[in-house]
Amino acid sequence: MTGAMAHPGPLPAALTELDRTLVMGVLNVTPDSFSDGGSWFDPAAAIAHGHDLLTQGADILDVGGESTRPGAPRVDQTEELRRVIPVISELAKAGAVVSVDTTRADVARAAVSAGAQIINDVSGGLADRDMPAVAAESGKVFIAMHWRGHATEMDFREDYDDVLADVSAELLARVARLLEVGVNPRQIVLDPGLGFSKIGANNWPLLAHTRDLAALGFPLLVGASRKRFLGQLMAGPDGTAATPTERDHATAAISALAAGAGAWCVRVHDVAPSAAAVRVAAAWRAAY
Ligand code: PMM
Repeated sequence: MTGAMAHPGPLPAALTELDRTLVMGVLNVTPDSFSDGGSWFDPAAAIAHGHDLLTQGADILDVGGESTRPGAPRVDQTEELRRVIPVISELAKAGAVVSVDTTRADVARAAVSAGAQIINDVSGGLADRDMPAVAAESGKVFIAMHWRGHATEMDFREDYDDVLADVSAELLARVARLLEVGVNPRQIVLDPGLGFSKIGANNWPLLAHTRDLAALGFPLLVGASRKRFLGQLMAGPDGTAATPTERDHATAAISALAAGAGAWCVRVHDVAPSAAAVRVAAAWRAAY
């Protein structure tokens, strides 16, 4: 295959040489994440699950210690560090490419020292005013997601004139701030933040316009996995939303479509089906 996939700069060659969409496996070291809370709260269980995700085909492991489930209370920073650092350190030592899912600058800094190669900030640098500088100093890949407030507030900030235009403009404002403090544009990945301050119907135009979001000029991450809007899509005949794991097939379908539309990476809980989906999309494109 030819090198058509635009990867961010500071990543190991083993990933940047791949001409396909990458798969990021979710590793939530939390007692309360909406889809897998509690399953990997013990560090040994989290590390074992990380290895399992790698075996299933994850290219990146995204380690988070604070739930972003709508309504979730904030976790104390000391507790967040206690949850994520041993897991990041162990998995990075074993050779995994690890990202840290945090909105805190100090947690990002500690995670990078422990071996994380990517900072995944769902607030895009808004929640902690020191985060953009940490991104710049670290030189690591920085994922800036579209965000309008913490989990306790996000469902009250769902007004858009035009969801695609508004999300694009707000993401570019995040980029402007990052560049201002010295982040290299090659470090930046954008993410539309599916489900964050977005009611069900607002997620679909963002997915349908994956190609336009990727055309903003930065690699694009798509995180649809097990989100509420898929629970609605896959609701039973009585209208009951599908459970988080019942949303995995729809998630894999989105991985295939997002990869076909030029997403750089998909962030998923159930890795194997999306690992297949991104390979199908790459083979499909290569044969064109
Ligand atoms: N979604 C969640 C957490 N972190 N990070 C990025 N970049 N994009 C996302 O869409 C995203 C994220 C929420 O899902 P989870 O609680 O199951 O991890």
